[in-house]
Parts: sequence; C-alpha cells; structure tokens
Amino acid sequence: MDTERLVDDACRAVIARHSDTPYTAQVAALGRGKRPLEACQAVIDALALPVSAPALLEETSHALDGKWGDAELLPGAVRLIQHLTKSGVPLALCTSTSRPQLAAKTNKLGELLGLFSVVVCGDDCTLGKPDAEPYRRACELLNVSPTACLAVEDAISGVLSARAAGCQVLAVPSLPDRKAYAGDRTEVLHNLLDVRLETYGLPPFQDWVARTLPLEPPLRFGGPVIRGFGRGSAMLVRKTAQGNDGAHTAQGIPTANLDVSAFPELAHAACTGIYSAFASVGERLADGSLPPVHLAAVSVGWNPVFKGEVKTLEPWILHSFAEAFYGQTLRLVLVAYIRPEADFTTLEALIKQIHDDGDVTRAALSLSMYDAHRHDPFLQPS
Ligand code: ADP
Ligand code: RBF
Ligand code: MG
Repeated sequence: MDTERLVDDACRAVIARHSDTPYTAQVAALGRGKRPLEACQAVIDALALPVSAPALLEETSHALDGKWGDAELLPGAVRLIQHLTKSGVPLALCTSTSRPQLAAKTNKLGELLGLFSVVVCGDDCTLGKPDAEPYRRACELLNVSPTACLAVEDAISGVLSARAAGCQVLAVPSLPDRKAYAGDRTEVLHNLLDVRLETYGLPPFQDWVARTLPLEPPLRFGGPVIRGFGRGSAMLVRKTAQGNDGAHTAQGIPTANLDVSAFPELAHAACTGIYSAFASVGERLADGSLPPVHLAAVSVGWNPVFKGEVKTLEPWILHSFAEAFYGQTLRLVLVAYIRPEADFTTLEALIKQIHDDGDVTRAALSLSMYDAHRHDPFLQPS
C-alpha cells in the first residue's frame, strides 16, 4: 500500500515542532517498513531530535489518526493478488503494522485482505524488520521453505528482512536510488506491473494485449501545461528525419509536461513507466465544438537518460500542432502500460524506443477494448 505519503506528511509536520533540520527523503527512507516505534527511533537518531521515540510516536499517531483510510493500493497490487489467488498460490501478508492498526490501514483492501491465508503483524514478533523474524514466521505459518517464497517489498528494511529469512525478493522502490536494494536473490523493478512471474516458477500473467497491459481503472490526470527542460523538441530529434528535403522534416519529440506535485499519488509511489493514453488540450472552440481527442505516448518517471532527479509526467501527443500550448489545460486518460522507463547509452536508442512506443500506442488504442476510453468524459472541458 502507498502509505509513504501519509506518513511523510505527518512526520514532516511533527518534526518541524522539534527541529529545524529538514525531514528529507533520505531520512524518511530510514523509517520505512519498520515497526512504528523503531521507525521513530531511526528518524530521531538521524536528526538528533530532542524527543523520545514513544513521545514522537504519540504525536505522529495523533497526526495520522483517521488518515489511514486514504492509503491507496500501489498500481499492480490488486492484479497480482487476484492472479495468484486464482492460480492457487498461497499468500501471506507480512507487515510491520500492529494488528489493531491493520484494520484501519487496510480499509481499501476490502475483501482482498481475506485472500491472505497468513497475516504476520509487527506485534507478533520479538524483533521487527529488518530482522529475519517476520518473514521467517510468515514462511513457517505458510508451511513453506523460505527459498520457495517470493517476498514483494517497497522498503529497504523489508527487503533486508526477507533476504535474511532466505526468501527470494522482488523490490519495487518508490525512489530513484535503487542501488541500496540490490543483493542476493533480489530483483529490483520500477513497477509491480513489470513482474514476470514465470521467472519464479509461478503461473505467468496472461493479460497483455498487443504489447500493452490494460489499466483497470484508467489513470486520469489534468492540469495546465508547464515548461519542462526544453529537451524534447530540441534533443530528441531523429537523425534520419534531418537533411534531405529541408529543415521541416527534422521533428523532435515534444512532450507537454504536467506538474507532478499536483498528483501526490504519482509523486511518491513506485508507478513510473511508459503508458498509452488518450489526450485533449484546451477549451471549447469559438464555434462551440469540443477539442479533439488524440493518442499519446506518456512518460512517467525520473528520466534516467538525463540523470533526472525530479519525476516528470509528460505525453508526446501523436498529433502535429500548429504551435506550442503552454498554460492550456491538458487532460490525459492513461489506459495501458507499455514498459518500464529505461536507461540508454545513446540518444538515438532512446529516440528509436520512443517512436516504437508511439507505434505500440497507435496499434493498441485502435482495439475496441481501448477505443471506448476515447469517450471518457474526463477528456472534455467542463
Ligand atoms: P518542455 O521541456 O518545455 O516540455 P518540449 O521540447 O518537451 O519542451 O516541448 C513541449 C511543448 O511543445 C509542449 O508544452 C507543447 O506546448 C508543445 N507541443 C507541440 N506539439 C506537441 C505534441 N505533439 N506533443 C506534446 N507537446 C507538443
Ligand atoms: N526517458 C528515459 O530516460 N528513459 C525512457 O525509457 C524514456 N521513455 C520515454 C517514452 C516516451 C513515450 C516519452 C514521451 C518520453 C520518454 N522518456 C524517457 C523521457 C524523455 O527523457 C523526456 O521526454 C525528455 O527528457 C524531455 O523532457
Ligand atoms: Mg516536455
């Protein structure tokens, strides 16, 4: 579940009462996945806060009261749980949350929680993550050897716990710093949607269609187009399109950027990747007609090719516009996932890949199962 944002907001507010030292992403990462009291202690140690762990926990718990219900499932989590259940693979939930808190936190899980045959909570164990005990206990209760278990984790402490217990580990960090997660029997992905279960001897997903994975429900984002780094049109120019018959054939890959900070659920979670979408720009035309709906190949992520440190959300709209449209309202309905964002050693390789994403988008979104989303009311100005 994506509880990072809720916890971070509460911690930032509470810590500001005790210290001027900022609660950075690095400090936040130290507490992740740990039991509440141990998470507080980790943050206190890092920031040398003049407060005890129980006192800090008291304050943050208070700030979080009634907020847990806002926690969303990470993209791909429902798909994974349902597929494994249908395939008869036993599931355990191994959480640092205490049993009394679990109900409040897993509000949105609904019936999914009942699909886990084993639930290990933080207060069931003598030692919490990153110790091996929680995962060792989960495997025992499943009555399966840890080597035959796959642990799915987004926090370092959870990865360490599962690895120490002897499990195979699938890590989906929410941060661009992925090196810290690497280790024996560990695969680090950008996104839960990318998991190839057959790698682990588990029944493979069979829901890919025309090189895309349908997003149910689709993801909707709208807002004014902001300036990016000015790279798309200028740097992502296909060499083969240049020269020959004049400058106008040299077309770059302009991407209309939205402000990611307006979508906290995107800013935090491990949901980077390349997607296919329907897009519209601007308001009703003077004659009252609606702005047209276009296809778009959308990038959500850290842009590793450019060593980016901020997440961006940017569609390359597969349409030739007469002029730029900064400041106008852009609406996106992401209907399919294509691939994780990748690092490339040359710009040509990135450009070729993006054009391929465009081809995938054109082919897939013409299928009736996707084409229906063209009429999503979200795409029209209110
Ligand atoms: P920036 O870094 O400021 O986003 P880009 O080089 O990526 O600059 O160009 C993006 C801008 O180009 C968009 O904000 C939009 O105004 C304009 N634009 C023109 N055609 C397109 C298109 N087909 N898709 C996306 N943006 C386009
Ligand atoms: N950037 C990357 O670093 N890796 C990628 O795999 C990648 N894929 C992209 C796919 C599409 C469809 C689009 C539109 C962009 C992609 N980019 C990728 C983002 C690119 O770095 C970004 O648009 C430029 O930096 C312009 O800001
Ligand atoms: Mg751009």
